Amino acid sequence: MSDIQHAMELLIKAFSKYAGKEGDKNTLSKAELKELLQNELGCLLGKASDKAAVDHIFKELDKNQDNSVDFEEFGRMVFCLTVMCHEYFTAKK
Ligand SMILES: [Ca+2]
Repeated sequence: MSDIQHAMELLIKAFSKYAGKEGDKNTLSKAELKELLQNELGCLLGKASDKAAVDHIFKELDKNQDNSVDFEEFGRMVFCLTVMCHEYFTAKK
């Protein structure tokens, strides 16, 4: 499997792992998003664990405002973070 295919599989698995914790297993509730951010992206987002930050991120992600984050909305966040990381690493050279 190529690196990109592997990365896609891992993203889908990570999403399912958290989305499946409570309620609808195809979407992330705010609590599930918080856990995902803390466990998986803590090193990138740092203080994302404080409540105001989680509220803000959740609101930003929930584009269709149905009070849950689906895979498409989650994917958008991962993509934005990836672009930011890419800019960071290319600027460092
Ligand atoms: Ca949503």
